Amino acid sequence: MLTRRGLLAGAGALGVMARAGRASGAGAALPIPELWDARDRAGALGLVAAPGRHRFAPDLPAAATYGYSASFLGPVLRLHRGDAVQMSVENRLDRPTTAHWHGLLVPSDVDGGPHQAIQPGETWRPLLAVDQPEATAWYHAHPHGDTGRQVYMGLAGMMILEDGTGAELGLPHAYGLNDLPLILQDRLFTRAGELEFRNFARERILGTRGDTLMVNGAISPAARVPKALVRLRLLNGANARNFHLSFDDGRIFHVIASDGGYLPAPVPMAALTISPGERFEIVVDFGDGRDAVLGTLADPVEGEAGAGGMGVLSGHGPTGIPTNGPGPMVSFRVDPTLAAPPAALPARLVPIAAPDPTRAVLRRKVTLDMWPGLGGRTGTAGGGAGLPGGQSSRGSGPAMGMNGKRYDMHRIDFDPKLGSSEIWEVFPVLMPHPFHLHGTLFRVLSIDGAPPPAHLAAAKDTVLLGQPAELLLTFTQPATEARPFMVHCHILDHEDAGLMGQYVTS
Ligand SMILES: [Cu+2]
Repeated sequence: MLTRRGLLAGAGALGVMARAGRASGAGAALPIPELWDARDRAGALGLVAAPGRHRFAPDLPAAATYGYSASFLGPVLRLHRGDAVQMSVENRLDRPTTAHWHGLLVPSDVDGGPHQAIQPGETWRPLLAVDQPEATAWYHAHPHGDTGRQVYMGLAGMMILEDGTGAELGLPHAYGLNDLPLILQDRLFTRAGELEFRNFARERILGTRGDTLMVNGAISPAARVPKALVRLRLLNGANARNFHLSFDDGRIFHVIASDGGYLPAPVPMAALTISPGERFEIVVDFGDGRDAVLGTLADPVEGEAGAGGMGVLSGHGPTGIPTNGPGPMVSFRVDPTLAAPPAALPARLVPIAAPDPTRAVLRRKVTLDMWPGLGGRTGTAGGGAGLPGGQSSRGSGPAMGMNGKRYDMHRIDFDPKLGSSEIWEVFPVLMPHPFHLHGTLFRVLSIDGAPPPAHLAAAKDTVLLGQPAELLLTFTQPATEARPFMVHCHILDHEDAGLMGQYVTS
């Protein structure tokens, strides 16, 4: 649990930043991304990926960024089950990008992976048929070898998939009032106030991590909330770091959903870890009228090598503030004059059948490999000097792969049968990796031989694995050799360094 001392240390870090001529940021209003509901827009949503300039705090100069129809990040897209939504993504960047719908169950030809590059000046127009349970998903750039930098610069946004379940259950549902999107990230800044994308060998091993915590593109913001139940849609949009979340007063909150939708019942927790790519929805009770701060503990990198190995790689940012350090993320100020529609936290949410491992027709072993000392060429399109975000992928770096092989766009690694289920035994090497698959939702059967904790016991598409795990996957979406689905570590710098594979369904 986050201690008050931890939060104070974080607040002190913000003070140091202010003295260094950087941001204090504390107290800026939490930005709420625009909500684009497909039904309010005749079933068509048009995003523009473009460079911009964005202020991460009122006292910081505007920094060069990327965004989707925004200076940083993008609108929250609300899609409804049963609808076909005509998406379009225009690329106004000076290099190829893609837009991947992370968490959507759609065929691979509209998935937006690395095989679907949108060239500068071009517009991609996928039709998304939405047919899956209500959930919080997201979208982000996924171009071959440049994903880490493009997401770091801002190419990400949240998606809300709806089928009416939450409204029926009486859960908080007024967007921006008692239903808040929280996109959690960390960044480094240069002395001039620009985003600094450090991606040297050390970052390629640990992932690109920052000394500055932000939510919805704002440093240490404050949200006004009603004196009532409030639902928070948490998305870890960081390149690499895990957030270990809790409130400064230790209050209990309830996890109601993860990546693929609702849990069978709310799970009371005081501390929650969320890894890159994961989502959790929580309900927090502000009915007591007390303000609270949601913060994170430090995220030291631990692994098989222990403190003497990977541990020595944990470093400090250029300001001397620890990268991966603890700190406040977002404050909640209760405003009794804010009227929210009545909401409840039901004792039961959505029944889920226990996963049935006997359905699996195949067992596969998948290792998530890191060879830190090997070096070699890393991502092929990893940017470089002169690009927004600064230096990246210079020279050699660590090599990574899956089952002993680095990512190859022209090699198919897995070929499950469409409609079948398989058990994948996943073995993380050297450090915890958030394991993610496109085109499927899975159930966690075991982690280190034990059943998963209650909040991980529903449909997921991303799970942090520090120990071997068994996942039950069901492949419902068609994927072709021309446009295979990706399987990868969601530490974006690992993905760019080769920790990714491809599958087709046959
Ligand atoms: Cu990884």
